[in-house]
Amino acid sequence: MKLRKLLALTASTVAAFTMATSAWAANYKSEYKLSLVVGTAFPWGKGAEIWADMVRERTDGRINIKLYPGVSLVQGDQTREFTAIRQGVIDMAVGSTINWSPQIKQLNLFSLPFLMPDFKAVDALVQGKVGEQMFEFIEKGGVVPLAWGENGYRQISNSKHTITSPEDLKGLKLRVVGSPLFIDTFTALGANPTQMSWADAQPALATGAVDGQENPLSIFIGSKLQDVGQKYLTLWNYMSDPLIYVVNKQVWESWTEEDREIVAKAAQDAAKQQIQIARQGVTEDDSSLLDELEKAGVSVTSLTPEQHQAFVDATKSVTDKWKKTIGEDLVNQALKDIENR
Ligand code: X2X
Repeated sequence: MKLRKLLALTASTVAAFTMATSAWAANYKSEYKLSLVVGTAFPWGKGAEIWADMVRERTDGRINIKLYPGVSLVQGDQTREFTAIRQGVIDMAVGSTINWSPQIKQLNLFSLPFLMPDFKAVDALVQGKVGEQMFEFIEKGGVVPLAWGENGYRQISNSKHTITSPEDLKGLKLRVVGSPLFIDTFTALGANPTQMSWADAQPALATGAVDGQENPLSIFIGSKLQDVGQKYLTLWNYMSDPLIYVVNKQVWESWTEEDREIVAKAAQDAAKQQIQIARQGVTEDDSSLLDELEKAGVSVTSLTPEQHQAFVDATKSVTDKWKKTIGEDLVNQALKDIENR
């Protein structure tokens, strides 16, 4: 009697286990497509690779992530990435707030010129109340956000001359990305901004169709912009774009609770490492990227406090205009958190 009971129990356990196994096998894809703009030669791509490797290892290969750099799943059109994640064309992504701001208007907050003066300010926003609210907006937008990474402080470069004042931007043809906010910022500065994808930007710089661009130093160096005539670089820290680690909602819901936890924890661990990598070589203590640029023949300019202030003053109207679109409460919360950082 006892033995029969035991056998029955064993049989049902085996049946339950088989069902659970086939449940994940049936719902799980053999490969999950992760979108990103630049590959593993950049801190951004490294952060995605770390995430993918951690997930593969920690799920014993149940979740297998493949990287698609160059936003190739949306033919390089990075401002369509968010919609493609929501629609399931993309399963996962490590994406920039700039590229998703056309769909999630609140993300324009991070692009407000001269809002975040230092890394502490960036951290106060993404790791605080503002970051939490942003995740709610993204979730409402139909995508599951898991962690904050970082592309970095965006510096301005061009092929014509040194920039130390808004006057130096007059008439410069500059490639900008993403939201109309960028057009407003660079128009306010007297430049001639034109919006295009990163894929189109590089040939445009090479042919001289545009004179300049703005990007973090890691992107500048990784893409060898000095070789496409970008000889003059000004460090002005006018904004820093965070990255966000996300998963498509249906994909997320198809995973077991255990696997969701693994993916979320891995995103947080990978993002933490990614931010560290992104901040290497661009600080006063470790200026190795700047040294590398100077060695490559790039003229690197830092601004005096007065010169810096002239840029701040010239772009103040942009913040005033965009406050409403972003949400006054959100902007005020950000200002408060930066002040108390
Ligand atoms: O397109 C850019 O400038 C880049 C690579 O920085 C982003 O995707 C936001």
